[in-house]
Amino acid sequence: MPHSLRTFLESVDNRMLHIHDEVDPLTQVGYLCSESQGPLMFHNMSGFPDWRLTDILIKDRAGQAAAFGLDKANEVCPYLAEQMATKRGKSVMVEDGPVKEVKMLGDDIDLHALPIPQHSHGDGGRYLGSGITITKDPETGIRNEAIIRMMLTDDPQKATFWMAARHNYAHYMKYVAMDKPMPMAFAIGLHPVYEIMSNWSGKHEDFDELEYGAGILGEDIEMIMADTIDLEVPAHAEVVIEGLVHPHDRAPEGPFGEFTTFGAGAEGPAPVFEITGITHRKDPIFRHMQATWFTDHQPLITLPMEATYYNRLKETHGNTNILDVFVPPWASQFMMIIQMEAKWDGQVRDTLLSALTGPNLHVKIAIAVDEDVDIYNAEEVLWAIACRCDPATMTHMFPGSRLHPLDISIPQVKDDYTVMRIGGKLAIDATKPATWRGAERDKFSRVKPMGKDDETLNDLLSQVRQKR
Ligand SMILES: [Mn+2]
Repeated sequence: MPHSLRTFLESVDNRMLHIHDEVDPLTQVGYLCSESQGPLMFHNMSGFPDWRLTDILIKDRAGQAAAFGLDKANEVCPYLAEQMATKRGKSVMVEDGPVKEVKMLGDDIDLHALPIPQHSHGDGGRYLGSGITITKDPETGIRNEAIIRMMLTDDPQKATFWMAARHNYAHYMKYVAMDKPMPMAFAIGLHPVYEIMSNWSGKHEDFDELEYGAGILGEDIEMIMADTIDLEVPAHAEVVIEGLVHPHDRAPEGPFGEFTTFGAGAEGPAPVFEITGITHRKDPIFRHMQATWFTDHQPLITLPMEATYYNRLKETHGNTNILDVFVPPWASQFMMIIQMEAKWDGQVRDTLLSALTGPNLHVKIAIAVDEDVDIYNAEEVLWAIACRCDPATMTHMFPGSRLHPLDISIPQVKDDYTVMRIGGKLAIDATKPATWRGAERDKFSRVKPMGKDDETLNDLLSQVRQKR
């Protein structure tokens, strides 16, 4: 059976919280999702009796490990890095698929009929934050996928959206130059590996992000022609929204509470999406991605980042011992923590430089720590910064760098279609002296409390560790 949102939900049903109380997706679902520590399914939504809604599927390392079928949190990044380095999938066209079970076409098209929530107070409207956006390069025919935000408007057949200046933006610029509308689709509700890989930012000349995800899942992804535009869409999605982006239409978009936990950042006149068709499954499940602090929103983007950088940083000086890479969801994607073991002086600094100049614009602060620091624990990382770092010689600031457009702490350079920001990047070396400096390195070993290796204490340890 092809991997789908439904096969994934079955696999995590033992952790799922099923909510049968009536909730309003327009006014209540946002906070419930943002507070949830694990997978949620809403079965009873006022105004949307035919729909269910799910979110918070891969918020933390434990959930991500489950998604990839792994046992330990620290296996996630190295595993995905290995998969991404070695696997390439492909897509196959099919004639029929569950996403075509129900169709809204012509005058029946009503985007408002989908249970698309308002995420936060102050948002410009209801926002689709979970749609995998599909476009195609008009010259090469290679598709691109990304997850971008789309704002509902008063017109149920028109929406506005914002895209960073990346691959789909490059497609749009080609259509603008040809003065033609760009076909675009949003696919909602796929297996999370497809969602994760849709956020990958690397170069791809002869495959697309969905095909990359298919390789990691060990399958071919089944695609089907859209009903109203010349574009292929995933046959096993829960919902597909089809439409056209006209070259010169502009309408207000934003504000939208983003992964930064700010509403400001990219709002302004934005391109308009004219919806030409909506298809979905019977008994549809709406996959929401609540876009506030420490939800699925951050790891969906940081997982392929972490794996990409894990592979990239290993290449520093030909071969560097990188143990793990973590972009903490609680730091909103702009901070990268690298766990490594340096052999030589200068290796940590060059690894940090590599982290600050990688394919993603997000990384503003890069921190390197040693093998004995738990990089998923902010208290441990801050201890290492406080006690293993001389700020005079072990921190480095690089001004004049390109940064993420949603980082409002950085000055903005605006063009007609999108936002750019230029500011500083910071490297923090919080590691011990390199391994070849044995005696100096040993001085920075952490002391062990008496009894640390005594296994007869295990039962008492679990008691004293309990929060009281
Ligand atoms: Mn791409």
